[in-house]
Amino acid sequence: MGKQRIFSGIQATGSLHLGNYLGAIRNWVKMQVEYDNYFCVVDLHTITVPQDPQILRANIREVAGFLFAAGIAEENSVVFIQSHVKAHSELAWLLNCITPMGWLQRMIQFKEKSEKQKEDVSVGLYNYPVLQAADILLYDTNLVPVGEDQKQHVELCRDIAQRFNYRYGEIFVLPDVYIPPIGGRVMGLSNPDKKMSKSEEKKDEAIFLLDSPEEIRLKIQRATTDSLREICFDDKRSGINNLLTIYQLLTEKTREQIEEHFVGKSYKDLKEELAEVIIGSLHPIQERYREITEEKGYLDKMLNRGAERAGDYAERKLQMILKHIGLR
Ligand code: ATP
Ligand code: LTN
Repeated sequence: MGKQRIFSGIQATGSLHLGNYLGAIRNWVKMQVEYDNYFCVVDLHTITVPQDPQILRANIREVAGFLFAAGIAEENSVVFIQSHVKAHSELAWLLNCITPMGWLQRMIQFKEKSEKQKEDVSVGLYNYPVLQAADILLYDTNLVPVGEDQKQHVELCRDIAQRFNYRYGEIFVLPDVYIPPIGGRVMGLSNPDKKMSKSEEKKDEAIFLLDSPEEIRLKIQRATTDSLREICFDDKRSGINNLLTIYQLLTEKTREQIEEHFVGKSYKDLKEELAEVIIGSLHPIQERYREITEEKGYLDKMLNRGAERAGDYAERKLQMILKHIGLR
């Protein structure tokens, strides 16, 4: 039996943050040996909201560079840019033609994002989950590791695949979603009732993967907590719970060990210790990122190879789909 296949995507909307790392990228790194993997910088998804061309170009490279810096390796994984493989857009159109409008109207992320933009909202943003389904289905994906916010989109992808298979024959593999048991939803620092997000205006909300030690210390020091004293995991105390969860994810200690460690200590102690843990965890990734971006031509070489490998697979799959529909 061959390995099961993983596909996941990440947008180039801005600098990556600790939520992206703990909810997604770190798991991709851990899981990659066991699976056959495709990791994609989804630049076509990124332009569903307005982007400055120069900044976008830089962000795409930054995100791709981070995937390699975090430990995604060519031996196990194909890393590529979505718009470099034309089959994604083409399959998205084919899937558009069998996806009921009503299914898209239920998507929570669209409702949230379109509320911010009002009537300026693009057809692309509405259509976003169909392109995501195309990404996943082109590679006969078995498993999609993502943060919790993406669960509904992967379920929609399954529904689209099922509908297509019913109409045209068994063409698509039905993918499962994988959400990490802890870290699937890292919360914001100043507003711990909302997920940590890179599109959020307030910069203090997120720890970015390139933040300096000073920035990390300051952001953690300012993070919202509460007026209680006891340091323990408690869903109802979202601020302190979030800080402890980040600590747990990075130290890989149990909740009991952590609570015991902080008995008799203050929030200030927790924050100081947490900041150092984050700084220590990000340091090797930041170093590797600098090496990658300083080596001229390295990233382009890796991404060209990725696009070629992904393109070969996707193009074959697309030809087969076109035949089943009656377009070839
Ligand atoms: P953002 O909301 O931060 O602008 P996004 O969720 O729209 O970003 P991506 O950057 O493409 O989009 O997300 C990449 C991966 O990171 C996805 O799997 C997503 O589920 C995950 N992710 C994003 N934010 C968090 C978070 N706060 N906690 C855990 N996982 C997250
Ligand atoms: N919608 C996702 C990004 C994304 C994705 C995918 C994730 C695009 N295509 C395919 C998994 C599989 C997001 O906003 N994080």
